[in-house]
Amino acid sequence: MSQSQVLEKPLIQAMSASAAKASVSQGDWTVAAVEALFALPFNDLLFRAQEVHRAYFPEGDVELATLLSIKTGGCPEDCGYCPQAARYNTDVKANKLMDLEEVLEAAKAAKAAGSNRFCMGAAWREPKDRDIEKVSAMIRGVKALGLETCATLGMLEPEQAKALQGAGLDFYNHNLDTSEDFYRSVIKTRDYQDRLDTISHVRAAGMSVCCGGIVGMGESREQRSAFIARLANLSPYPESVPINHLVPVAGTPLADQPPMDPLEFVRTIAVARITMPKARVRLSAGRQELGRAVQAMCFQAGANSIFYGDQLLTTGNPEAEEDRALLAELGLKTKQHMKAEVTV
Ligand code: SAM
Ligand code: DTB
Ligand code: SF4
Repeated sequence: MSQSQVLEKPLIQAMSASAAKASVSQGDWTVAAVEALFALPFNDLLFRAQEVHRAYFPEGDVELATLLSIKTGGCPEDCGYCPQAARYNTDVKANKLMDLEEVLEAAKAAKAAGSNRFCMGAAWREPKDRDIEKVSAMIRGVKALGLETCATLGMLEPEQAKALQGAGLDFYNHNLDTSEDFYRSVIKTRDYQDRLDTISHVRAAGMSVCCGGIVGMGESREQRSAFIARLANLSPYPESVPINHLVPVAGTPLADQPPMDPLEFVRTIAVARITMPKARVRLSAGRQELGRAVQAMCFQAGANSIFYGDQLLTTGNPEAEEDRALLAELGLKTKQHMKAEVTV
């Protein structure tokens, strides 16, 4: 499928759903083509995104992923958005790696609340080999509970990726975060290429990739387009695409960043859906600030995953009960409910 086809006619008319599924596993998206999607009239963009979403996810279910910060704060990196960077004066206190039992208790609670996936996050630049051993025990325990496993531990060496895969890790989260040219104004302690390398080590080890980024950091629409094009052109593109809305945290360099236009956020979700049709596009950080109406538009635009639970890593998230109510009101089933064949 060429990008011009996406722009010129509705996808459903252009091809059957099965042909569509077969044809797009990797992209050749130019920044200009992605920008052209962003520039569509709002309703046309949402219509296209809905067509793609319905063709690829006929069930329309929403995946629920719960986060746990297994090692909080004290990070040596300088990511300008992050409250866990040791160099910024934020309210986050540095803690040691959590105990296995504590992690498993949190995973059990996530499962009981209806989560599908449990994602363990650590504020590391990269894990040490002894960390990999400890996290591997956590992965084995979480997996044994019947949850999908995900971890985000910073940069990985190929052998570390293999060890995590061997322990049963389904997904590894490592974000490109933004476009290559905007990246330097946000992070200086590691390169864009370092991130691409870790993603390829995760792929080579046979795990699924969870990779997205943050919008609302002051990037231009062109830079947002370049970021989405970069994700969509990964070969193959990520199975999970978390789109975080910047949570400005006091003490970080981005603390005073003005909020992004919510309709531009909805557009970003729609463009991610169109360019990465088979991916789970996740509404990630910043949902508390979006409110119900904007989130409802994001689901229309093709979002089909959320971080679920009262806490992200160090910042807040909508209460689980509030999310269940929102999904029920919108008539959206969750992945776990689909399995159990019951409605919310
Ligand atoms: N330390 C690891 C790393 O950076 O790869 C894993 C944890 S890190 C907190 C995971 C992701 O959280 C970042 O790549 C970024 O996209 C997101 N994130 C961190 N702080 C955020 C904020 N204030 N607002 C939105 N997203 C944020
Ligand atoms: C991702 O893209 N977003 C999550 C997860 N991957 C690890 C983290 C969001 C963190 C928001 C800031 C905080 O709570 O510390
Ligand atoms: Fe450290 Fe990750 Fe935060 Fe960057 S985003 S400062 S690597 S915890």
